[in-house]
Amino acid sequence: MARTAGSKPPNIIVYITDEQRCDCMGAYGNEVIQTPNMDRLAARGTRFNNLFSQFPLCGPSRACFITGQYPQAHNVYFNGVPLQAHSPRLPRALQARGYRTAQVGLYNVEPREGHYHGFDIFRHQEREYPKWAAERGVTDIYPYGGRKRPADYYGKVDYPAEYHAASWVAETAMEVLDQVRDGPFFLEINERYPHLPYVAPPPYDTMYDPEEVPIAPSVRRDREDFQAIREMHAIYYGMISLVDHNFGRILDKVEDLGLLENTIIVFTTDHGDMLGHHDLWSKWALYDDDARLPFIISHPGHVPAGTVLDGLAEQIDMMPTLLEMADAEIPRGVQGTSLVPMINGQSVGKDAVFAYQGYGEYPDRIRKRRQMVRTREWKLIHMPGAESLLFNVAEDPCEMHNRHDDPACAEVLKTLKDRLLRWNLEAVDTTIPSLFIPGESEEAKAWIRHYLDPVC
Ligand SMILES: [Ca+2]
Repeated sequence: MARTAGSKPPNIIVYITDEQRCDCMGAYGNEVIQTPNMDRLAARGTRFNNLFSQFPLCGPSRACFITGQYPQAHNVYFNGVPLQAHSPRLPRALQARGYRTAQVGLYNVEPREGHYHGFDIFRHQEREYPKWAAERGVTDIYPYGGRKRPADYYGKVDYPAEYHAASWVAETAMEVLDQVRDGPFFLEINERYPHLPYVAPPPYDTMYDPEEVPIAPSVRRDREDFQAIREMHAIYYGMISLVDHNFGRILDKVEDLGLLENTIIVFTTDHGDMLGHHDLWSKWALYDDDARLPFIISHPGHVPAGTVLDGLAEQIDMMPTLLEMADAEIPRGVQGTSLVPMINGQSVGKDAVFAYQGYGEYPDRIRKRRQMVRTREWKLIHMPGAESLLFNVAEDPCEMHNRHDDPACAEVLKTLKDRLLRWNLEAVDTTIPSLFIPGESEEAKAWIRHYLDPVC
């Protein structure tokens, strides 16, 4: 890609919440939830309606984001699995373009060390927040611990919202913005909420009336705990409004510093939350409830404002998108494709998107290994050794009617299975073996140069 000599690339802020359903934002059509700041960003930028995670689980999902690779290439199949040393990394690629890079919040990609991924500044919530909270008299930051079921996990926390971790994240991010304001900078903010358990400080715990919160038909009304699910939804909404408030503080800070015009701002999440839909909790499932992500990108004068795109896109596309917008080199091995043509109206998006889930041989329904292929009309969730799911998502957006065994769908099923197989063949890492670690030794470097450029 041609670079403009001497030009100063735009700053980049990526704000990633944890476990936020796509339908839980005003900008995404929810008329009850109050998310004025997320909506403010959507009004300034372009919002994607059909962007999907490639692995709806914290660590693997964030590995997809940072590497621009499918799980078969980055090999992070569960939380705590270290990212391979040779995998591409967004912050490292931006460092090479002259960016100062920073991370604030709960970081999920192992190893949890900034320098390894290419972060110059690394503010880890797990290390800093407990001390920050204790200084304010809050010592029991996780008062819900020890309970067994998600259905038991809801209620309020007893400390004020300004001492909540979301507040620490916002204040720390603002502090970092003061440090890096001269730019160009990349600031990744990893916000831990609205991850379950569903608990919120006042006033967010009672901000929503459980009777007024919309519940999709894919939550069975005859469940014994249906009322509890309503109450959990209400608190979950409150958690998102708490996050929204703190996200707004960061947006205000960007404006106060006069950085708005030259800063790309992204709002997204790592995956959704089942919240009782399809009788499931948490994530893992590959329904749209957990696999579909909110994704909003703004950059005044460069990204159309108030625009909504319905085309299909993948989480692994975020990394090359940002690199293209930064006029930076896209590292070898990146499998995502830039969303800039979609943003500019020159592409309608992908014709299919993919996702992976599961590890080991868990007997329970939710963590069974599965893979997803989704086109504009159909979605197949293929589960080896279990009941697979086929939905006509165009006609059945809540994914209520499994057509897997419908003879009328045999041809569609075959086509989608073929696509999944092809994806599995193509999604593996084709760059270098993890045995060799770039930077380890001159010998390894020489071998890698030879391996990567055999004809040069
Ligand atoms: Ca997560």
